[in-house]
Amino acid sequence: MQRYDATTALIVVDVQNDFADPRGSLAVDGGARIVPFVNEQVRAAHDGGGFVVYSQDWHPEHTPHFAQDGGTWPVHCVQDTWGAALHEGLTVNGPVVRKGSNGEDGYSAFTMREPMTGETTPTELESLLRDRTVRTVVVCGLATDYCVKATALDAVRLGFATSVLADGVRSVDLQPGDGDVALADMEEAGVTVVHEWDDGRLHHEQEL
Ligand code: VGL
Ligand code: ZN
Repeated sequence: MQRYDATTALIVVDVQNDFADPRGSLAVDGGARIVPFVNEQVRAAHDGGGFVVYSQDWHPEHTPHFAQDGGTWPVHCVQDTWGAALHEGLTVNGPVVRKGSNGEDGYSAFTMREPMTGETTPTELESLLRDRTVRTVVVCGLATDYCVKATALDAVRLGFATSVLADGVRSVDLQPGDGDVALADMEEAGVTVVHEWDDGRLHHEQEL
């Protein structure tokens, strides 16, 4: 079975220093350990003629997304800082979609949310995929319980056949177990959560 083909896109979510590096301000446990796996996927996707696209959390210095400004999170992924840069070990070979640039706080790579009004606006991700007639998306990256989940749920909502690679994600786990709950929520919504990775092949119930 060819996993990646011309109608398949790999979406690499927010593999940025603030999440992936232990020195990052919102470091996700084990975040850097997904990088070799993700790089394998990037290569496999390109080998199969597929498309690879990256997302990048890209916040201004002040945004209601941050606790200091009334939101939830420590300051992270501030535009043009080390923390916002994609992890140096990551193979970047495809367009990068930025989200949050104007202070929006949506988590999905597809949509941004105006924190005050709740209004959502699309990023360019969907049109990048439609332009290439992508029908299937494979999601990996950080973090399982926030941006990976929101991205996968949007992908299903938009009609893409959607898989998440369990070996290619890690969770923030504000509460212990949040990552597992997020994976279960995604499955419930129609996402295929792929657990087995063996010799370059994924095994799962459903054809991608
Ligand atoms: C994320 C929390 C805040 C993520 C982004 O990429 O999952 N999490 N901003
Ligand atoms: Zn953020």
